[in-house]
Amino acid sequence: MRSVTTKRSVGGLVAFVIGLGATMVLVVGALVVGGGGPAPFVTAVPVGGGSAVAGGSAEAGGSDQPPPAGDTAINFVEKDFAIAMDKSTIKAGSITFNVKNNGSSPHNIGVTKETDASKGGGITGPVIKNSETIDAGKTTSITVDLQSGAYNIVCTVPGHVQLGMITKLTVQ
Ligand SMILES: [Cu+2]
Repeated sequence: MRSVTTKRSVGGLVAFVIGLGATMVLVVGALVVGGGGPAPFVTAVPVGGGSAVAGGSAEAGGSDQPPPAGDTAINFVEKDFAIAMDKSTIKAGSITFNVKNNGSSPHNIGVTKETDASKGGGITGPVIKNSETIDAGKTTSITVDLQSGAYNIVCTVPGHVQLGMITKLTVQ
């Protein structure tokens, strides 16, 4: 009895896997055939395909530049003494900060609640997450889970916020 049950469930699993495989083949086949085809089906493709391509080219592209930022990433460029970013609003969730130090001094990137840092007062509250400090020309990245709210992106090297290394980030 038990062996029959096992066989059946294994058979079911095999059938499921075969079915899944067949479905994937059909989907892939449809994608290939539909390459230049009607919009409704193709529209869904760039979401996954696009980010995969972006990730691949970033890896292949070397370490000089941060990878292209998608919907869950922000690219920052730091200099003496300012922080530039390619977007100042992003959706809540796991967010990757890609950072390039284009200054001549070592810098890092950190995130605080909006109320925990100001240009005049520096950092006055907890730093939610902080990257390593990187030398001129280097890149680094951190990933942090942020809920919706108002934040400051700062360089936590002492004195750098007061010199201008602070910028606002809105998480929706
Ligand atoms: Cu700095």
